[in-house]
Amino acid sequence: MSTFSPWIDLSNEVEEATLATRPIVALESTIISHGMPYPVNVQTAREVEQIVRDGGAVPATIAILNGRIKIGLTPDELDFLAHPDNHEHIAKVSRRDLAYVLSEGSHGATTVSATMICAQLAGIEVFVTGGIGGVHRGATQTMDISADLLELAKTNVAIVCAGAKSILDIGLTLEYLETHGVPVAGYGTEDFPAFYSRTSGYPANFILRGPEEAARFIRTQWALGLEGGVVVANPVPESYAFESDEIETVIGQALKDADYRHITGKDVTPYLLDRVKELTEGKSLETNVALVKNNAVVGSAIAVALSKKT
Ligand code: PSU
Ligand code: MN
Repeated sequence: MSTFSPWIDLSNEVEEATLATRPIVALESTIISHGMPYPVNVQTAREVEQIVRDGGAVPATIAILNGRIKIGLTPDELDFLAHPDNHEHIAKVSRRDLAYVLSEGSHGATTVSATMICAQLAGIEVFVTGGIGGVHRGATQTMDISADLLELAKTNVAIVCAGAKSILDIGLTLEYLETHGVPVAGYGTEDFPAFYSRTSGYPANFILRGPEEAARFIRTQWALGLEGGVVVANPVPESYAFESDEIETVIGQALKDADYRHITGKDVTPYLLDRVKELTEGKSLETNVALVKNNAVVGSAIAVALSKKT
């Protein structure tokens, strides 16, 4: 067993699925505590779990509660993470924060990087989220590069996401992933999607045309002993997508506002998400919810395909 196992608690549902080698899909919790407002966050978290079940897999939402890594949460635990009254006690936990939060016995919502670590410890291969972190615009000055990217370079988990938000420098994000040998697949698309919109103007590395093809590719990556994750970039459904120029204007404004308010470090991404929501009068939140659900459909199909022995 891994060195982390003394800290891990599996929910009953996840434990049974593990023993029966049924497909499991990991879900993160930063999106709940720091990525969406209440009560949309908890409603979405519940609906996403149900989509995974309907897709034939078992959902494992991951968070840290009282210094324990929880793989699979009860409805009460989801509520706790979602409620704004609790947020001052819930840290945003990426790789660097994990050991401290565990050693203090406190609470944390896990980002993509920390969720990947915990998923791998629990033997879960597929992880569904909204968007990955990346290289921030202006990173040549600020060095603001999400820990998600380095995690993708070393932890063997496949992430289904809607690409990277254009609050980031998408070109540099893709360069960084290339340098670290992380494959970036477009799911049914040649173009790397930009979260709120279906295209970024940058190509994905290759196209995967369905869950079986994705599963074959992921198996091959790891059978070769190539360390690291893979990105399966699944564009937001057409009816919820923003036009690139429309969202670009909003993002430009949000970035200026963040700069003016001297927002730095791990507060940058939550601030920008919230500001984009305000500037679009809530429309970006609807898009965010729709794309996560769409990713849950694809992620559970891939997890099911991976679990077949053929
Ligand atoms: N993108 C979203 N919603 C989110 C996040 C990203 O649309 O909630 C979260 C994820 O947990 C991701 C984290 O891992 O933000 C990245 O934060 P940072 O940029 O501080 O590394
Ligand atoms: Mn950062």
